[in-house]
Amino acid sequence: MDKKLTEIKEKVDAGERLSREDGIYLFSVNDLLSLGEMAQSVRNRKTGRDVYFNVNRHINLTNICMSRCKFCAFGRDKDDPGAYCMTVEDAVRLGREALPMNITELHVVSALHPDLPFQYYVDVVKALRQNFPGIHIQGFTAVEIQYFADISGRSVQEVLQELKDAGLGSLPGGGAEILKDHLRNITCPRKASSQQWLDVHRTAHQLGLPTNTTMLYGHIESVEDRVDHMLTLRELQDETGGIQSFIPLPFHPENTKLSHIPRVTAVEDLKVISISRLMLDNVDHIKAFWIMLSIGVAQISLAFGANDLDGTVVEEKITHAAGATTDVGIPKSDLIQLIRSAGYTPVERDTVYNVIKRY
Ligand code: V47
Repeated sequence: MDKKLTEIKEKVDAGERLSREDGIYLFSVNDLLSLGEMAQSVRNRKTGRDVYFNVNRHINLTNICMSRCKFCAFGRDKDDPGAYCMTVEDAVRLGREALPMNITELHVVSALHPDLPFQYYVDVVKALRQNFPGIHIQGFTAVEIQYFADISGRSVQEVLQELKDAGLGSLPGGGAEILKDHLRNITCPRKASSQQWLDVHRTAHQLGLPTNTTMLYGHIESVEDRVDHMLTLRELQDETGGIQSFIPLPFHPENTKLSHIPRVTAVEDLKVISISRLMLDNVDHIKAFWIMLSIGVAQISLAFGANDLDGTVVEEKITHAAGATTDVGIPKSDLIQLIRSAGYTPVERDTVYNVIKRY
């Protein structure tokens, strides 16, 4: 280890918070195993040898989107081939089909549909709640919530309260990308700004709705942007404590307007996982989303600071539109086997990290 890395390791061992400069330095480190070892020491302190997983089903209500972000291959215009929009009954049917798998979560994420009223989303949540009273509904990224406020003339607080009253239990972490407006102005100028994204999460926390957070990396951002993104989330977490998890999402370029940018390598994925564990000292769970990371990298990430493997999923559309070659879902038994064969204890959790069963 060089002198700077040794200094950072001493800080990590002492439980001291890492600085922006430390984070940027860590991205220049080629000694991946030392990074992993440091991240692992933090993760072991926080959650020991347990690795969480959840049994969930993703539902993407529509892909018709007015935002059309440059990194996204999922969105469509209304008349495009492949454009779709579910009815409330369609969503309920998908939930019902997943019941035999004993799902505990429905993960409902959509697009910014130009015509659907806010009431449609409230109706979806109400119908899911009525039909599946025991299943947690995690739904709508902060970007969608901001959009619902824009189209309905309500405040973000009113939108969140109405969805909560309808049965919403928590917010997923999508739409964060990189929380810097000079980048958003290039990659996704038509959706919530960094400040708006953060304000939605802050408001959700104030209303008792926990949230996940993400970072889309490997597109036009710099290493400094990644570290600043993590620090922004760390600051919000210091303030509210409402962030449950952080999920680094590697950019998949195929069929996007940024298709000239190659997918980052596995080493970069593991660096991002390790560094997020080290920088986000106040976030308990670093989640490996195997759909985007690949099964292999997701499993190895459990030795680089990740302590959560999401999830059974059943049907993934966003990454697969962008060329992902992973399956669209995975049986629970495979998740258990992946965690166990990596040397960890599989722990099935619900959406808000209550333990359902240790395997
Ligand atoms: O918001 C879009 C990203 C997100 C691409 O909260 C892309 O538990 C890679 O947020 N390549 C949706 N990523 C997925 C997401 C998520 C996934 C799993 C768990 C949770 C959680 C959240 O995917 C979008 C966007 O940031 N995305 N296009 C792409 N081409």
